[in-house]
Amino acid sequence: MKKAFITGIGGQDGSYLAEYLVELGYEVHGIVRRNSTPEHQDTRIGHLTEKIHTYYGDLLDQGGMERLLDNIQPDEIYNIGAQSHVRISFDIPQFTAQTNALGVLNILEAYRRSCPNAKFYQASSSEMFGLSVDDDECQRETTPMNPVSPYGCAKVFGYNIVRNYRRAYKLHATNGILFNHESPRRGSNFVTNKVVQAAAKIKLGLQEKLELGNIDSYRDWGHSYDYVRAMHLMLQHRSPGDWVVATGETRSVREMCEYVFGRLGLDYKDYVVQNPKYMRPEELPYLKGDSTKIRTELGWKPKYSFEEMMDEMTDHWMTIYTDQLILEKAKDVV
Ligand code: F7E
Repeated sequence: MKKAFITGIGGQDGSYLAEYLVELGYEVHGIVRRNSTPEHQDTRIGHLTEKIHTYYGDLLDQGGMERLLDNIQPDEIYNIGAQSHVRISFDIPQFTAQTNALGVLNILEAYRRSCPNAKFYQASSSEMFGLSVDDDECQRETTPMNPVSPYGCAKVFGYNIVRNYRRAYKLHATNGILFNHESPRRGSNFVTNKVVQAAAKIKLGLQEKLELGNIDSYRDWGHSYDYVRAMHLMLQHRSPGDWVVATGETRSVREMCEYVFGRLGLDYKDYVVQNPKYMRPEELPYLKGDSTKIRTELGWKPKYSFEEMMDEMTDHWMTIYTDQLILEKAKDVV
């Protein structure tokens, strides 16, 4: 039985990855950060409690990482833990750099010293490309990195230190350069889930307006489940490398709103208002990934279309809010 160790196991990607690896027969271990409200720690992995092993841990605690890796001796390490919100990285730039840059170095060191024969996955990000776009309007493995946020800058360090450790210490250390990926488990302050939740509430009469930031930026949105399959595939390859994971389709936030509200029979223009609070000091305007390398070398391709993913998210929240409404009404009757 193979053993996997996942940082960020309680997040969107960590939870899908844990589920996927359990299905494949892995023994799955992962760390969650201590939270003053413990009930919030396993909202995405509560259903896996009996099937996985979780520990308190933090990427900033290198000694702790080393002890865990020493004891567990995993075959595969997935470093998915991070401060993952780009706008919030402008509010807490130093914490973001510590976690997303030095945190990578901490776990790499623990890996090198405790279990150097394991394979290592680093969650690198399309945010690293920033303002760079190739002549054909895509970003790919060879596109220069020109990040425009503390988050992107920190991720560039993580990416480079993984490549450095790969060469210097002959480690199977790999970067997945993932474009945006979403699901019903996405945090509610990322734009897709924010839009879907608001549209569902508006449809049910529970909310009147939706406040957004810049709705003219473009993103290449895929499904988290498809992207965790890509992470696992990368670590099955005989040699480590860097792979872009993307759908190759891009849409503006405006177009995404149009689709989600439209599916519920609403016109987004009647409800969406802009609030400068949600604007970024510097914005990444355009992302469209070329994932030819992983498609040809590893045979990966996404199963979800954009529409299927947004429909799944919309149906998920419509069901939850409808059930809540029914419960509220039942209370009135009683
Ligand atoms: O923003 C715009 C916002 O926060 C998408 C992370 O997973 O993907 C994600 O980063 C776009 C941006 O994701 C609101 O300005 C407008 O242009 O959903 P997001 P992100 O910043 O692209 C990359 C690949 C990662 O690695 C990150 O970890 O939507 N936008 N109005 C808004 N965004 C938010 N969050 N909230 C708004 O109200």
